[in-house]
Amino acid sequence: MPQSQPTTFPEDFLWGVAIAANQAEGAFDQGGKGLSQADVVPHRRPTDYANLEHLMRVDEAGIAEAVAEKGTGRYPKRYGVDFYHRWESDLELLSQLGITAFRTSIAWSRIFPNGDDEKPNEEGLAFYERLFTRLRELGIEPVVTLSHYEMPLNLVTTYGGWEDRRLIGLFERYADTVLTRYRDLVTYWLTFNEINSTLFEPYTGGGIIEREGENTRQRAFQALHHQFLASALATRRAHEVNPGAKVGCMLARMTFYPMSCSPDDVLAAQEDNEMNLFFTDVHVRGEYNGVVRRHWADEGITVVMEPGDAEILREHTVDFVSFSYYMSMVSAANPDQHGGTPGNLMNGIKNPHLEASEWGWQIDPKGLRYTLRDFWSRYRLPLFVVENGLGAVDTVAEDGTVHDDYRIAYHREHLKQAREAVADGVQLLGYTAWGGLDIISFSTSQMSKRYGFIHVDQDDEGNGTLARTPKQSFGWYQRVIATNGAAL
Ligand code: BGP
Repeated sequence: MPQSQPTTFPEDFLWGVAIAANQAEGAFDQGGKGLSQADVVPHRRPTDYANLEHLMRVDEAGIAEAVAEKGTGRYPKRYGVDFYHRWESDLELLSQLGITAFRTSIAWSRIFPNGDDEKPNEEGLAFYERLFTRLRELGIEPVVTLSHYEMPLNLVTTYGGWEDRRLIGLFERYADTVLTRYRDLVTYWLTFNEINSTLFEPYTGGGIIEREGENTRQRAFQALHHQFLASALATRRAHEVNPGAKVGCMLARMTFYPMSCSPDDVLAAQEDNEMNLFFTDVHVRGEYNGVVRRHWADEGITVVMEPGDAEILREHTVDFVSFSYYMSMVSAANPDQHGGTPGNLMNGIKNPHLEASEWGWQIDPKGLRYTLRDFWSRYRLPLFVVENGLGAVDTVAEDGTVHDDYRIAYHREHLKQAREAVADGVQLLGYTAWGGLDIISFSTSQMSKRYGFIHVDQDDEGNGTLARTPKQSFGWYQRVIATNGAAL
């Protein structure tokens, strides 16, 4: 292994934070916004990981129940942290952090409240225009996700989500609208957040309501084919509208290590890695890899493709690869013989060499270096870490501050490994830490799983002043940014 001590990041490295509309904005019924599928998504209970698949089942009754949910210790994401009204002061605070990039998403349901409306909602368009304009004034590069776990609910209830091919056209219209409107404000676009979520959480990623007796994986792969096409067409449009636009795909990267050096475990890990990377393969290479095709054959899955689809995927590939990285995973030929642990999107095998977060997510900074090198040698495309962070229960001390040295340690170790990867020759565009300010957790629908450098006064029942207070990690990240990573 190279021994030299890398000290710096590229000159134009994008230092930032990331949030998503569905977990931060709130105001779910204001500004002409329609109800989105995220506004009614049932929570995931952290104590029930063994039955995750079961918990993510939703039916029409479940949706109604989730809409009615309140005061259950799980605060529905639709109330967010009022970013919709507080974005100006939030951006002021974030600019004091010194960030040069801010990742957020556009809520599709703010632009097309029902998804299939003839005309966009001007109030929604104007909201993001003000937001992106202010970011530019502050010298902060907006990094914008077109769909972050969010789509107009009508597209779920009337069309059945992404399984319906008509969604491609509806998404194209939405994408065209925002790409054109924000042409001069936004350069970096991501199409679908963690596109692999459609396979593991079909409702969240694909708007698919699971039904007894139906093959969910068949439905999810069909939905994914439509999302890949929509992503490719949005990429084409972005480049037409602005030849300087940079479009990336976004994957929840799950780097799998073999449980042992037994060839069976090694092959199991390779299989899992190929099945994780097929999503980026489609975006980067414009084709499905052989491993996923073989899975379809083995499982009796038929993905309906129309003439011309292959060309669309091949001709409109992405400019960079972005991904979330929270943990690494372990594969084994006989997974049942090993202890399990929860993870992001899917559960996994326990790695005896790693510590885990309070939620069981296994912390692995060196895995980030491995992942970056692996991506780079596979694609030779610029990479962007658009989510990384530690979900933790924070306590406000008597001095009014959260002393989150554990969070500092998490980011420091990951950034050190990212810097190593840069020294290894990886082209890394930037790093947007997940959260920035505390928002509602995606998986638990709780405030108490916090990621931010800025504390938000709100509890799991939605009580609190919503006041924003920098944590100890704020000052640390500020110094890191100011020194371009030298003060890690
Ligand atoms: C990713 C999602 C985010 C985010 C993050 C942390 O999977 O893209 O939306 O929430 O994970 O997850 P959680 O909030 O469940 O801890």
